[in-house]
Amino acid sequence: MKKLLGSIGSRWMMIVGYGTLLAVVGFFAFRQVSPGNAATGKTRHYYIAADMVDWDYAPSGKNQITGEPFDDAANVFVGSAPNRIGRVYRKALYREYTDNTFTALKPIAPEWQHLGTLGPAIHAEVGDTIIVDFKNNTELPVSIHPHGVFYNKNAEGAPYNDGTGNADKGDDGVPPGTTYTYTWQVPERAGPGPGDGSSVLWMYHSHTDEVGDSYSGLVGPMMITARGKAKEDGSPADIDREFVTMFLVSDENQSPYLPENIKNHIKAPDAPPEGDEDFGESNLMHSINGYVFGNLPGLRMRVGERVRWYTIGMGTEVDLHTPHWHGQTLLMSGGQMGMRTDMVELLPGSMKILDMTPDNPGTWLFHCHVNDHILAGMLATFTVDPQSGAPSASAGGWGSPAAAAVNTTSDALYSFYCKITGRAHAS
Ligand SMILES: [Cu+2]
Repeated sequence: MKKLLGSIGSRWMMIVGYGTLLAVVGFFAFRQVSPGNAATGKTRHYYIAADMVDWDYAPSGKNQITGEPFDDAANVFVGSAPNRIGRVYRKALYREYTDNTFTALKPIAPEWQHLGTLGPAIHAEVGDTIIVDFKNNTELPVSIHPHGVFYNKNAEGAPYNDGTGNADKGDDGVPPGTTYTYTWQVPERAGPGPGDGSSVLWMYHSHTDEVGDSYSGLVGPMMITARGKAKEDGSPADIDREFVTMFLVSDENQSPYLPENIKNHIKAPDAPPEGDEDFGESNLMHSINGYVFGNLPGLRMRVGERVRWYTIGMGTEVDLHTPHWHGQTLLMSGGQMGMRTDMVELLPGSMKILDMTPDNPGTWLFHCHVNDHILAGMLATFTVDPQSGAPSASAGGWGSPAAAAVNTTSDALYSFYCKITGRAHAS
């Protein structure tokens, strides 16, 4: 009897024991994981939609580097012809709204006009939580996949065979016309490392059809500032101006909207033969933030400002880019630990940060240093105004208040352009 009771007792203990173990395992298996040191700061809410936009890669209608109309070389990419799409393509772009009704676009501040096709700048400080209410206004399922920040499986924004169930799949590809809320935490490991400045860059992009979605335009920047070093809006307190530039040969042949673009711009008798190489070439837009041939607006600053440049490379094998700034030098991320330079190497998916304190006023070339990309229009300008007072009279840059005065510098720019491209100076 005693033996039997003992046996029942030990079995009962085993059941209780296994039960407890299962409960503990279950708790760890099914709870949402969160990093230990996050969620102590602010919650930053963004309302971002993927919208269909007819995007003009050269809205000024001319080559702003030469100050001249597009020549034959430029017209390979931007020219209109019966069997060419031209310079306006239907794209899917991330755009910021004022609230979760997604009825009013949030106005883009002048200092962020330069983002072009890039989505809104998401800012946060280490310790914060980022919530993105996302609406898909496009015709295909898309997502937001963030780099760097801490996300659970229900906020990764990428479909693949990861063993997760339906509860963790809603983020993978948000169906057209629906919304999804992504929550990301910002632990120490999402912020600056020992060799970084006060903030780091991560990108976010759609990862439902990773290749097609990035060519359709669904990419944006996210800047994370070190704990205690952020302004109210999450941007770094020790920086006066931030610029984000993405260098990408935007292959519109691989955009899911290619058929639509052909249908909208090319009438049946003029349809290019399938596999037409010249047609394929005409759709390779060698762009910086979706602009070619100097059409990128808004890169404007003053002498002595603390300027941080965040650079992104995307694309494929042809996308080895070497952004080069004229007239100034920069320090690679890391301040005193950084390297002094005036150019940086970018490969697809890479993000690099450089700090500049401009000391040389004027309008300056900012271009990819790869020869083929120079010829294809991967060029922009930035303008440095004097430390105080009125903007420099010679300061140009398409879209700037002083754009009318750009011709005082465009001759010099054109001469230089002819020199670097080996072209005859058509004066
Ligand atoms: Cu390049």
